[in-house]
Amino acid sequence: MFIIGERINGMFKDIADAIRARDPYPIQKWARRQEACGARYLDLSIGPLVRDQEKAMRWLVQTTQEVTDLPLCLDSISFDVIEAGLELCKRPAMINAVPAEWPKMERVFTMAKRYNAAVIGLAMNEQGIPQDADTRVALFMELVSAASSYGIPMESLYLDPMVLPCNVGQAHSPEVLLALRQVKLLAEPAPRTVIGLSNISQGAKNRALLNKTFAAMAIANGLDAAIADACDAELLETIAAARVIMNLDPYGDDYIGACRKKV
Ligand code: THG
Repeated sequence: MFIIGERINGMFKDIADAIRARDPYPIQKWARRQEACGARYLDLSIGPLVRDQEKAMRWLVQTTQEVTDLPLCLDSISFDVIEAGLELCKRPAMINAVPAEWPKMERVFTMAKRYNAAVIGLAMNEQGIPQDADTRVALFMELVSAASSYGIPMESLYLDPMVLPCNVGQAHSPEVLLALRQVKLLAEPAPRTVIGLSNISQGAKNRALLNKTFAAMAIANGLDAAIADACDAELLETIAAARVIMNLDPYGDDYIGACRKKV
């Protein structure tokens, strides 16, 4: 399981301010910091508050790539904004994200082929986010079938069951875990899975406890990647522990490495 660093997101005030002022310092600080903590991708999101989103995304991609070689996960509801960023990515990127809807899937899978990008497919459509696992999985099947028809390999398709805050959508979280588990039965080879981990704790107390507990539960259900706080030390320890318990770290090297970091 790997982490896509969540921190370069206009949802955070320091990042929104930096994007508006075109101040590279906070962006590059968080790019370096998340890489040092072990992030494998960096999520880049402008957030809704900045105008001229395409121009802002171009600046954000260039500013980030000045200090890191990590691949980028371009996060926007606008495919034009994502494409503006993709044109500048030095390494194959991840497109975040596409719902199970036409013609959006056509646009995104065509773009993914052209730029050799991976794609996050969301368990949502015109009707919104389903509550139960089975409807989520039905949407995943549509994404798998559409991606295959555009020649996207399953290792480049990341299915996201859409995590909601557990204090608002209590009934969703167990369904998210059930949906994750079923992804591995959808195709051979199986598509991958991803979640926005910190969504689970938005607006709740002791967010770190909810985040790390949900991470362990999701790993037990086949999670491959999480957009998450890459620098939360206890989260990283919990992930290492969950991976060794799930036999995903058979010699325990990563677990022992995580224990050493602690002392
Ligand atoms: N799936 C996919 N992409 C996603 C999400 C997802 N991208 C965005 C989000 N969800 C994942 N990233 C974050 C980043 C930050 C927070 C949550 C998820 C967060 N932010 C603070 C808050 O809202 O309380 C910001 C406030 C602050 O601290 O300044 O929690 O699910 N594919």
